[in-house]
Amino acid sequence: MKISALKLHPIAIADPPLRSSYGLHAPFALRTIVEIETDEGISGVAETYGGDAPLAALEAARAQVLGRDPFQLASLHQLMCGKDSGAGDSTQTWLVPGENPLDQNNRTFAAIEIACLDIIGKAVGKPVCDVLGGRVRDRVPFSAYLFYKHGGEDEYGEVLDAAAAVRECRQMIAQYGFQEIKLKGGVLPPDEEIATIQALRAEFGAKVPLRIDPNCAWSVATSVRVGQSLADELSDGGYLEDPCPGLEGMAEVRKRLLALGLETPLASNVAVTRFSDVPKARALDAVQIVLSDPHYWGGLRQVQSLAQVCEVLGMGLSMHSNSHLGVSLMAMTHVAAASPNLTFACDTHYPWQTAQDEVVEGGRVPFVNGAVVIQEKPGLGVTLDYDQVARGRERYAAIPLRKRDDEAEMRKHVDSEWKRVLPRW
Ligand code: GKR
Ligand code: MG
Repeated sequence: MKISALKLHPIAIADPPLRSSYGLHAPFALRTIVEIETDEGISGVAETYGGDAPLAALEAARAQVLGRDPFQLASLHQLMCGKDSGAGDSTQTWLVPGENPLDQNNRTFAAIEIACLDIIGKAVGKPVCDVLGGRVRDRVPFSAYLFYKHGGEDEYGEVLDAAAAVRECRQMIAQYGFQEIKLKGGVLPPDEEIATIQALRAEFGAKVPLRIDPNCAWSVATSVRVGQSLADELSDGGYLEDPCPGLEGMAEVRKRLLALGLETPLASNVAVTRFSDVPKARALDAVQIVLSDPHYWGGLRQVQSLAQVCEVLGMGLSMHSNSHLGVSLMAMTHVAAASPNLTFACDTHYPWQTAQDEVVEGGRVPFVNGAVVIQEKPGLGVTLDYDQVARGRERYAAIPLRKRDDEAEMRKHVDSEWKRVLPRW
């Protein structure tokens, strides 16, 4: 079997005015839908980051991909990514996820790999999770991913305090059935975010694990203070994610929390984004839970390798997400199903996207009690709805946005002086 065509569909999808330490989400998120065709008539699909840079990187890979056997993924990885030399510092916390130049090749390869795995699944008549070595679970739990936000066209309204966050969470859980909760922090002064987590605990009880992720908005001292204030709330399946910038900072937070007798685990998708970041994170005891993400770790097989590394090093494993549609959701679901030690509910932005923008035939991927259930369909189990892809492409062509810039959005709509300052508190 040979790859005969690579089709790239840049699309724009509606995104609500969500806040984070990066700033404010623009009204549109950018994605790229990748299609690979083969000379045997089987095609595969993937979804990845959008905008000019990811598109140009995929375009540049075209010559490496065409004519290759989609089953030969190890050699394609070698060709496109080479060896992770460990050069550079991943803790460039000013970067929006998906833009770290150090994992650029892995992001490009991932999109190709996922489409090839979809092809392989279809060729052998098996779901991707079974191609990956077989599933250890048929249903993959995701977490309710709460954001502070401004009022927009979505059903959640303005969420800028604890009471509104509880309402947002109630709404999301009623619709999707999530059983773990993540709060995107780094937006309000830390005491207000502490109050939000406490209110969530009071509302949903101790059986629902809680995590908070301020994307490096806090100093070491503030991180320790928040960790101390939320010692109960973030225990038992919860965690403190990227509280402050850099591995050294996180190591210091860990040390001080342990000295206070608090074992609250620290998680990261900012300071650890490549395999070469893991040894240092482990040696410093800076990170106890690594957030995987097939989109930038280099695809589904690399996430499985990461799972193994974490298992051996005694580190936990969770999964990160950015704004995405159903193709990405299914790629995340299949690898999570085939990763035994991925024991935390995965992050997903999916509730923030709308049915109007879904590019998957049949519409939105359903959640059952907070989980996506693996269907007995070959490959990723999704087929593109070409009318919807065309709609996304038209929208992309109609807007000037070509790169996520939450800081610019923040200045445009909320505060003309706003700058991303790390740590802010
Ligand atoms: O969408 O604003 C956002 C998030 O902050 C996202 O960009 C992060 O990558 O979800 C992410 C995270 O866990 O850090
Ligand atoms: Mg995070």
